[in-house]
Amino acid sequence: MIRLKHLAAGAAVGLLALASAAGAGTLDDVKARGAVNCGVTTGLAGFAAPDDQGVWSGLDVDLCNAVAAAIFGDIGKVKYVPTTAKERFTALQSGEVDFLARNTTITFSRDTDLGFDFVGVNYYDGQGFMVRSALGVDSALKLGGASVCVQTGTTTELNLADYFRANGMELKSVVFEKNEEARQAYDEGRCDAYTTDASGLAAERSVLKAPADHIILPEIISKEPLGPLVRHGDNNWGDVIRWSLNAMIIAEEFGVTQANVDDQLATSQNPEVRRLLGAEGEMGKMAGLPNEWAYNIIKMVGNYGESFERHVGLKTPLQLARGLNEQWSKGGLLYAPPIR
Ligand SMILES: N[C@@H](CCC(=O)N[C@@H](CS)C(=O)NCC(=O)O)C(=O)O
Repeated sequence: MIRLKHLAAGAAVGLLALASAAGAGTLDDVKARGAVNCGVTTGLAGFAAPDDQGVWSGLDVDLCNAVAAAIFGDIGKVKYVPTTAKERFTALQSGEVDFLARNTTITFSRDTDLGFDFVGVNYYDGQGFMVRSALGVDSALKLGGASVCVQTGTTTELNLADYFRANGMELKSVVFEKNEEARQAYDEGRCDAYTTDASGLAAERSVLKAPADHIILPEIISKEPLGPLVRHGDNNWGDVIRWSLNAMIIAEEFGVTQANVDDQLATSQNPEVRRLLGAEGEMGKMAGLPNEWAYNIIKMVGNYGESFERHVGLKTPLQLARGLNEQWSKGGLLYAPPIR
């Protein structure tokens, strides 16, 4: 395989376009390599972070693992590639990673100009602010003149400028390339406020020196639908990622869990569950996957709700409620198309 990652991003994109025109698909590359290269953050509690042993886990990591389960039936076959907000798009364009599972907001320009395909949403979010309680501020609209720590290469940085301008407030943004630096600077009192996606605020607050000394302000200033993305031009590969996520969402909808999946496979009379788990039909083949692709995802990773509760839910340090990330049938936005 041509090593693309050392080439300039623009040239690499051109070569990739040629490669896919010639028929080489990412799924074949991944199968031949024996592992999927999954672009994650450099570390964000609950979403993607390594433990003391270097073992990665989180809601985004589960998506990497789900794809490996679907293709290989083995969640060990993932290489997690840490990327900062700024680096992530070059990593995907150059072929260094096969997809990004990394709190990336779907936007028009990323979809069109940068040449990516967003294949789903694994966390519906919006941008917020965190301050020290001692600052005595209870609304983002009272942040005029405040210094705000923010990470570059993000929608966060752009929304921040928009919000302050729209509300006629003076902004002193303090910009960092790494989220760890931004968080530390805020923790050391170098900024009055810290801003990112609300899920990121919960994640970062959980690792501050004294989490209880900080509050998250009530305003949510943007829509941040976060989800996995692939390069333009390889629809089959996009399908694999899209349906790996959908399988987790559908499994939750139908009550298929890591614990009961074998039982469901053996006894479920629900036609959609039977198709999902490969008891009926040959759905996997249509996507170039084994027939037990979704069974393996549920068995090895769990359904969406299980993944959510395990990593970011109310019983974790992040304490995030399901909110918009609840199933459509329970008032949320998760609505996966049928397996048929
Ligand atoms: N959703 C926003 C922000 C995503 C983002 O990168 N947020 C930061 C702050 S929470 C982050 O995850 N950084 C982790 C890193 O750079 O490793 C975007 O897509 O631009």
